This record gives sequence, structure tokens and C-alpha cells, in this order.
Amino acid sequence: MAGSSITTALGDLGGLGSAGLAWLETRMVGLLAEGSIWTTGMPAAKSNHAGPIDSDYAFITIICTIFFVPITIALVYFAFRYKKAPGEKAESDVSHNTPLEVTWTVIPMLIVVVMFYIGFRHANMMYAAPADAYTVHVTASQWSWSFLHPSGAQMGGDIGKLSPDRKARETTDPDLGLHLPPGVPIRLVMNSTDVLHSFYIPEFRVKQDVVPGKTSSLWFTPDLPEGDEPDMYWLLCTEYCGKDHSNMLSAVYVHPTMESFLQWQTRATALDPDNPVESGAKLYVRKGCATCHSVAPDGSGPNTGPTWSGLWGLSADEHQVHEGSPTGPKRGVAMTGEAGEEYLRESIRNPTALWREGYIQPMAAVKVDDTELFFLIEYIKSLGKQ
Ligand code: HEC
Ligand SMILES: [Cu+2]
Repeated sequence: MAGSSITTALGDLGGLGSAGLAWLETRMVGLLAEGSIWTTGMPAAKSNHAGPIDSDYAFITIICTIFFVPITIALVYFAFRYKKAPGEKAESDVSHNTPLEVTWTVIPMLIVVVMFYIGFRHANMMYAAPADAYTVHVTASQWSWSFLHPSGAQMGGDIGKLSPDRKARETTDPDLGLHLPPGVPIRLVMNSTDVLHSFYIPEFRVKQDVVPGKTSSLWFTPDLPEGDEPDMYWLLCTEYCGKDHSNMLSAVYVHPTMESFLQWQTRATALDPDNPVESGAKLYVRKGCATCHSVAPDGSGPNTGPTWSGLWGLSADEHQVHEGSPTGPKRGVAMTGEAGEEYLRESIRNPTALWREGYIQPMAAVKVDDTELFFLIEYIKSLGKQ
């Protein structure tokens, strides 16, 4: 708070860019709150990697400052001290001092080797996951995260949104997102279905590019929550990945106990066979369909894919599809009866077989079993033309 009023006051003086102000604010807050300007400006450290990374960062910053200050002072001093008067002839007077030159080469070299060594050691530590780590498969796609657990529980991560004034982040259903058991190393195996994304949890100090066509991984052990509730952290995409990049948020929950985690797992996998439409609605969110398909009658919401509202019941004239690709032969498929059901099944299982007119992006194949497919189709049918 103190920092904010300082920057407000500085802001009134004008002239400084907001990035500069933010930097200054971080230092000021660090000075006032922690008695140190060596704050990294990062949120609280909450994983096994965070401490070592923060100290590496502080070490490098201190070394850089120790060199920067005297060199700059000497530079400015020499510029004035040896300035020639206008018209005076510049002449060279270079001599040679071997001990001096060896010293100023060897000492900085040793420092750089030390910096390299500590960085390399921690980078190695971050990439070699312990063998008993709990592994979650993470899929990134424009513009959401999805998490597949060893239990088969799959959860969409489309939980976070920037508030309308874009100043705060808001969550929706707390069962969505990346839920983690307490006290165990977590390994994430990550793929992208479309473009380059980057997985980032600031409190854990972990960040990893997620590249299409390549599997990347990362691991960490989150700190145990102090209270009885799961600790929540924001998960961000830090690689500009298209229009809604800034909304590619999700939440990470570290459960305080194994029971709490297993309760979540039960909720996450529970589907009610007596209520296929409601189960389908759950799957729509969990499986990440909600990232691209809207279900609102007015068509509001995501529109990367066609809306499901009123889809069931469209005539062959109203529902044109191409075979194979957007340029393949075109035909109409009526969204009623068996033909419609077959089309839905095919377009979910094998998204590139048939292609809805007017859409250029293929749908990413999502793994669904027969029961889930049935629930999803019942849900799509329930949203059909009234
Ligand atoms: C990354 C965005 C994306 C996600 C996630 C996604 N879809 Fe799609 N979907 C599309 C696009 C784009 C199309 C249109 C192109 C096509 O027909 O292949 C489409 C088409 C469809 C169609 C055909 C609709 C029509 O009007 O003909 C169905 C059915 C469908 N998706 C179901 C699903 C289901 C079920 C899920 C979740 C398991 C899902 N989609 C997840 C993007 C997505
Ligand atoms: Cu992204």
C-alpha cells in the first residue's frame, strides 16, 4: 500500500513510463516492507525450486550492481578528466601492463563461471523429476489448459477470466483447474494442440514452453498449505498465443490433505447415468469444449467453434459441411435422427473427417469414451431448436 501511494505521488510528477514506475514501486515496497531493495518483485516463494532460484537471482543482481556502479563512476570521471580542449590534437599514449590485464580478465571470468555453474546446477535440478512424482498430462490450446490425471480424471482449466475492467482475475467453478495432492513431487508432461504456449506459475518459479509437436515436462513440489483449505495459485500462459492470450488463465489448487484431494477426484470423475444431460453439461466444461463452443441461446460466449445452441434440429440446408478440409467437397447433413447422431459422434471422435462450413481451424481431438460421448450428445440434443 505504501508503495502504491509513493508511485501515485511520483506519477503526479509525470514523465516516467508505467513500467518504470512499477519497477520503482517493487523496490520501494521491498525497502519498506522487508527492509531490503533486493526483492525480486516476485510473489511469495511456494515450491522447492523457489528458494534457490530467488537466491541465484539476488546473487547475480548484486554482482552486476557491484560492477555497474564503480565502472559508471569511472567512465563519467575519465570523460571529464581527459577531455581535450577544442582544437588540441588527439594523440595515442597506449602502454601495456600485463599483471593488470591478466587480473581484469581472470577475475570476471571466474565470476561468470560461478554464475554459469549455479544456474546450470539449478536448471538440471528442475528438469530431472524424481521417479515417484505424481504425473499430470497438460494440454494447452488456444486459449485454455486441460489436465489429465493418472486416475483418468480430466479437468478443463478454463476457470480464470480477467474481470471486465481487466484489473483483477476471477474464478468460476473451483473444481476446475489443476488440483494437486499435498507433499509429493508433481511432474507435468505438456503438449500443445496448436501454437506455442508457455506454462507459468509465478509462486513456484517454474516456467516452460509448450510447443506443438513436442512434449515438454517440468516438475516441482509445492509447499504444504497452512490452513484447511487448498492453496490457490494462478497459472498463466506467458507466450503471446493469439487473440485471447491474456485470458489463458487457470488455477492451481494444492490440497491440504490426501482426503481432500481424493474428494475432489471423486467429484471430478462422478457422472450420473440417470441424468445424461446434466452429465453432458459437466463434461462440456471438464473436457474443455467450453473453451471454443458456446451454449447460450443468444450465441454469446466463445465462438472458435460453432455454437451448440440450436445445432440439433438444423436442416441439411442450414448445416453445410465439407469433407476432409475446408476446401473439400461440400454437402448438407440434417441434424436430426440417426444421421444427426452419427454426424455428432463422427465430428467429436474424428474432427477432421467433416468440417463445418465457415470454420477454418480444425478442432483438436479430445479423448472421450463411449459413455462420455453419449452424455455429450444428449447434452447437445437438449440445446437443440425448441
Ligand atoms: C480448440 C477449440 C475447440 C475445442 C476445445 C472443441 N471444439 Fe468442437 N469444434 C471446433 C471447431 C473450430 C469446429 C468447426 C470445425 C469442424 O467442424 O471441425 C468444431 C466443431 C464441432 C462439432 C460440429 C459442430 C457443427 O456445427 O457441425 C461438434 C459436435 C463439436 N465440435 C464437439 C466438441 C466437443 C464435444 C468438444 C469437447 C470434448 C469440443 N468440440 C471441443 C473447436 C473446438
Ligand atoms: Cu497461450
